[in-house]
Amino acid sequence: MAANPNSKTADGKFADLKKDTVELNGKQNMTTDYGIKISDPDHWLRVADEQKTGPSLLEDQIAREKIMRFDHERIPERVVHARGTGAFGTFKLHESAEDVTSAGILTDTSRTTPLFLRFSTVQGSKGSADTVRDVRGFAIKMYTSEGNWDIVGNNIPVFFIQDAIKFPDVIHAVKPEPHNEIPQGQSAHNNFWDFQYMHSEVTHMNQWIMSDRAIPRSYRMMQGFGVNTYSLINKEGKRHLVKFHFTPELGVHSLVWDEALKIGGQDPDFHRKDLMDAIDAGQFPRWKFGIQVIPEEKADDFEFDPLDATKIWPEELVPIRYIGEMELNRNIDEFFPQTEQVAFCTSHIVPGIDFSNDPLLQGRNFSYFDTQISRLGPNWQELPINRPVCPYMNLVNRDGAMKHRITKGTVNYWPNRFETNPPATAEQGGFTSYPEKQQGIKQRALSDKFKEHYNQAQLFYNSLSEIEKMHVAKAFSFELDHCDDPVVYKRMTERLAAISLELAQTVATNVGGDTPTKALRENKGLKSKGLSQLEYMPEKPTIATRRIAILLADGFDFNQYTTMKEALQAQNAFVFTIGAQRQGVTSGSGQKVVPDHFFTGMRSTLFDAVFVPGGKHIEALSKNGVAKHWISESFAHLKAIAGANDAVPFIQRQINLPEVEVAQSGTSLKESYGVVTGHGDAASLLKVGKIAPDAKGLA
Ligand code: HDE
Repeated sequence: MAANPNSKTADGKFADLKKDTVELNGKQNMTTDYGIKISDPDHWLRVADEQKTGPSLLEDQIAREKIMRFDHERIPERVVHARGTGAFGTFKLHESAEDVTSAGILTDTSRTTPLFLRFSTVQGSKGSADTVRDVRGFAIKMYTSEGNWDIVGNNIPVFFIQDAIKFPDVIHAVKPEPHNEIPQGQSAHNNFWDFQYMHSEVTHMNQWIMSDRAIPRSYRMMQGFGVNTYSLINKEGKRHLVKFHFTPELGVHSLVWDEALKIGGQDPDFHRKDLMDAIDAGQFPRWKFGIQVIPEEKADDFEFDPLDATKIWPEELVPIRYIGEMELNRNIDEFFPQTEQVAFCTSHIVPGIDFSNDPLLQGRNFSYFDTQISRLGPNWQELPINRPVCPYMNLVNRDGAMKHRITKGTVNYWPNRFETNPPATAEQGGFTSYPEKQQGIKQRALSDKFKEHYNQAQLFYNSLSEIEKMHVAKAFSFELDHCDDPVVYKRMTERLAAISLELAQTVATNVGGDTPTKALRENKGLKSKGLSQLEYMPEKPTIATRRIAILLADGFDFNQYTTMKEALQAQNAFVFTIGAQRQGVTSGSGQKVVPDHFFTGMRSTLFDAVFVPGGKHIEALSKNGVAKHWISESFAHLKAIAGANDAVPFIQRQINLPEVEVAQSGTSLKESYGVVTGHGDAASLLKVGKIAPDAKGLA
C-alpha cells in the first residue's frame, strides 16, 4: 500500500488541517453563517417609537442566528478526563522492532509520524484546576501512513480495577458525590475511599496516586504508559504481548502538596500554560519511546498475569527496549475544534499491532468508540482533528448527522458490480486479526492470578525513597482526614497495614483511625527498578524553561540583577522580575526597571527558583511581609534560592534554620540545602548561575 506523502513530514497533519483553517485577522467583512454581510451586529431589529422603545422582532434572522449559535455552543464534556490540553508533535523511530512487529510506524526508521497528544486530569470537570491530586491522561493519536493509531495512556502504569464492568463504579465513587456534587477535582471524600476499601484490587494504584506522581510539576515532566497489554505481530505471524512506555527527557518532577493546593487557586491553568509557553519558546518537550515485550508462550511464566492492568511488568523481568522518540513541537490554533473535538479510541490500532485478552482493554475498546457518539455524533471520525492523513474510503459507512465529506459514485454496498472500493489483502496492507485459538465456557470470571492484590503495592512502596514515602503518608492523611464517616477512614487505615505497618500507624494517628499494632501481611522488603521518580533525573541537568523569579525593590544592585538575568536567560530559563510595584523600581545607581509582576500578583509557588540581588533594597524587602514570605515559602517548597551580598543575611533570617549555612562576607560561594549565597561583584555571581541548575535536583 502506498504510504501517504503527507505523513512523511513532521507537518503532515498540520498540512491536512490547513484545508479547514482560516485566518481571522483579515479585512473581510463580518457575515452571517449563510454568507450575507452584516451591517449592525449590536442591535436587535425592533419596532421603535420616537423614544426608541418597542418590542424586538422575531423576524431578525441575524439576531436569531447569533443567539442560536450561542445557545448550542456547548457539547457534553468527556465523562472522565474532561479537563485537558493538547499539542501537536512527531514520532521518530531509531531502531526497527521488525523482530516483533510488522507495523510501519515501529519498523520504518525513515519516517516522521505526526501526532496529537492530549494531557488531562480524570476527576474534575472541564473548568477544574490543573494541579489537583489525580492521575494524568496521556492520550496520543499517531497519524500513521497506515491509519490512526491511538495510545490512550496515563502517567501511572497501572489502573484501579481489573474488569471494565467496574469502571462506572470507580468513576462514580471518585466523582463529586451525587447528593451535593461535592467535591470538585478531589478524591478526598467518603465515597472514593469507601470504594477503595471495598475493592482490594485498587491497592497498588492507591500507592501511585498517593505518591508524588499524582501532582506533577509539568506535563512535560511525566512518564506516559499505555497501561493495557496489547499484542505485536511480526511478519511471520508470531505474537508478543507488549506494554508501551514514554520517558521524559526532562526527568520526572513533582510539585509538593502544599504548592499544588495553592497553585490550584493562584493559577488553575498552570500546566496548560507551562506546556504552551515551552512550545512557544521552541523548548520542545521530548520523550523516549520504549516497549516491553513478552513472547506469547512465556505469558504464564510470571507470578502475575500479564493481562492484569493492576500490575506492572517489573523491569528486572521484562526490560524496556527504547526504540524511538516523541516530541511536541506545535501548539494548537483553536481549542474547541482541536483539543475538545479530538476523540481517542483504544480500538484504533494499525496492522502489526493487535489487542490482547486484557479484560480492561476489551471493555475500553467498546467504551471509547461509544462515548464519542454522545460527545460528537456518528461522524466524529470525519472531523479534521480526527481524520487520518493517509487515504481513507469506505463506500458503506455513509450518512448520519453532520456528514460533510462528499463521495461521488453510484454504489454504497459491497460487493458491487464495479468492484468499487475493494478490501485489501494482507499483502496489500489489509488488517488481519491475530488468529488466536479460543475455546471456553461462558462465565463471569478472571484468572486466578488476578486475585493477588498486595505484592506490587508493597513493591512500589518499598522502592520509594524515604522522602517519597513520607509524602505517601501525608497524602493518605490528607485524603482520609477529609472523610467524615469513621467507617471509611478507620477501615482504610487498617488496610494500609497490609502494605507497611509504619505507614498505617502514621496515617491512623493523623486521621483518627485505630492504630494497628501488627502488619496484616509480611513485607519482605522487595524493591524494583524504575518506580521511584528519583530514578528519572534528566541525563543532562537543565534549567531551560524553569521559571525563575528575581525579587527587587527600590535600591537594588543593577549589575547583579542584569548579570544574573542574562546568565539565566542564556540557559533558556524563563526569568521574571518581581518588584515591589509594577509602575517601576529604581536601582541604587538610578536605572529604572519595570517588573513583570508585583509581589502579591505572583506568588513563589509559581516559580522554581528565586534570586535576590544585593543593594539597599534589602531594607525595604525586610519590611515587606509578602517579600519575606516569598523566601520562607520557597524554602519550604524545596526551591533553589540564591542571594548576593546584603541579600545573604536577609535570606538567612527568613529561613531561620541553623543547618542552612550561608556564605560569610568575603568568602566565596556556598551551597547549602539548595540555598546558594555569595559575596562579590557581578562577574563572580555568574558562578551562582552555574550552581543553581543543579540545586533544584536537591528537591
Ligand atoms: Fe478511559 N475513558 N476508561 N482509561 N481514558 C475515557 O473516553 C474507560 C482507562 C483515558 O484525552 C472516555 O473519549 C473505561 C485506563 C484517557 O480524550 C471513556 C475504562 C486508562 C482518556 C473511557 C477506562 C484510561 C480516557 C471518556 C475501564 C489508562 C482521555 C471520554 C475499562 C490507560 C482521552 C473518552 C482524551 C477517556 C472509558 C480506563 C485513560 C468513557 C470503560 C486504564 C487518557 O470512554
